[in-house]
Amino acid sequence: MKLTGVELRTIQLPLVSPFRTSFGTQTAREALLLRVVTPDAEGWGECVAMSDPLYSSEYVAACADVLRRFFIPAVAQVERLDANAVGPALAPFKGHRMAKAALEMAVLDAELRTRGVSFASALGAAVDRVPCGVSVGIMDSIPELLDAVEGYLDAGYLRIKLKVEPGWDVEPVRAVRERFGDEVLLQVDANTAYRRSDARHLARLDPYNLLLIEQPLDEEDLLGHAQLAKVLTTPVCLDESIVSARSAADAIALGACSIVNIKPGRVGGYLEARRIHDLCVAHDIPVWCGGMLETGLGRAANVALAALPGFTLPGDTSASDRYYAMDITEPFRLSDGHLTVPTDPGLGLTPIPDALDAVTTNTEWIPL
Ligand code: OSB
Ligand code: MG
Repeated sequence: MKLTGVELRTIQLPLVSPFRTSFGTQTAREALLLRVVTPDAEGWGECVAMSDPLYSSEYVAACADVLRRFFIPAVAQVERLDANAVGPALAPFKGHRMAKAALEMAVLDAELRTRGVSFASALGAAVDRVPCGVSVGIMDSIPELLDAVEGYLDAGYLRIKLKVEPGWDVEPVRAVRERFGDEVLLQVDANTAYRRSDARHLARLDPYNLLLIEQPLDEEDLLGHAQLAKVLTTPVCLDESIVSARSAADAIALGACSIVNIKPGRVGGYLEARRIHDLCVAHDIPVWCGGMLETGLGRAANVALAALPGFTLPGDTSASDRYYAMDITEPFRLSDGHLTVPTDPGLGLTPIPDALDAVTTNTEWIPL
């Protein structure tokens, strides 16, 4: 393939309700989209970085800058460009994995549309639909939380994940168990809000039979997670700490986690995400697909990834209406707690032009 140009587009999508985590409250999703153009096809990429560097060091404006300044020119120089060539072409540049992932996703989409192959079959999907969980934000009160969880269970979600932080952990978990019973698949996500000295406090979650506790400690604290995992009966799952197949291998060897949340953006792309999947399968480590409030584009690719055989736990692959009243693509709808894996070439869907234009705040065309 040869790129004739790349469009960088920033959009702003309102959320159906505020989403509060231990690192902040979001009321809208700003996102950076890429459209790569080749003589034969177009490909779409979605960058999962947020407006502010609170989940990780990356943020939307920095991703746009590093893409236009370094990554797009480097990829434009590649002789015979395909998705496998993107990682090596960008390897000299440190970090910025979400920006790299977005560009690789767009090139992969263009390549697969040209070849007439879906993301799912290219990645190695084994099923045609995936079971879905939902991430439930921190609320102002327990009754409010119970109403939200009830709504999601009524909608058919097969697993509930509660966002937690110091002051909002044992009580909400206890309340959800008491109200909805022991059969509900339940897990928590701390987004690094705790410290090593909180081990005894976190052990108070042990009686509630959680599937896992996600990223309780700092992203760089693998040793702390390994020590915590020895104290807790709740399995430790890592999100922020896993930025590559290498860091996944290290975390597993150290005993820092027994479950991995795979987010393609966080690890530099869908190809590295698949390598982590393969590594975890080889080590008998269950994986599940995380989410970053994706539009239909990223959601389509995540659903394809979640259809790989090692994804044995429901992911944060919620329906579009969990976050957006109006998505930029045809919405993903929950059916029997599952989302259907797209089968058309590439991502299997494209933005609806009017819906996309309605939420676009900036567009930049980079001719190559
Ligand atoms: O830690 O998994 C996380 C959202 C934004 C940033 C980090 C995380 C999340 C979620 C929601 O938990 C995932 C989703 O439903 O898209
Ligand atoms: Mg998480």
